[in-house]
Amino acid sequence: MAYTYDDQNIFAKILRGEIPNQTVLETEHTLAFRDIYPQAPVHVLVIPKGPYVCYDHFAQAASEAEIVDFTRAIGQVCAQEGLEGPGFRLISNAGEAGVQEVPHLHVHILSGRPLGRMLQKA
Ligand code: DGP
Repeated sequence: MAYTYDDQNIFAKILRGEIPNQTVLETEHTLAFRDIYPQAPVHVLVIPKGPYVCYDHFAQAASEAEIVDFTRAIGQVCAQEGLEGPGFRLISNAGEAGVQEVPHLHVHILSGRPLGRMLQKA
């Protein structure tokens, strides 16, 4: 499947500076900022600056520099937020089954409370 990127999504607007955000980290290819509706005391979203819809799109189409930068940025945010001790969860929703709301790849970093089991029965 070929993904089509919608540049009117809310994270594209954040990347263009049209909507404010609470930045945690910015690197050459990546932006990390606090989720506007935090579901845990720590809830950071990490997004690539490039036009990727979801994780598999990014993993297939992004350059090695972008992939390394994005992966390292996730590590840096975890370190900055002091998550190595307490632990954390990474989530990246994709498409309809994943209930993805914003069609620009984002990895949620969640921590600061016990997060329960990974999935709940529908
Ligand atoms: P998902 O369901 O995985 O697509 O998660 C989208 C997340 O994006 C959700 O946790 C709320 C967050 N979000 C939506 N709009 C904004 C916004 O304008 N600013 C910020 N910081 N987060 C947003």
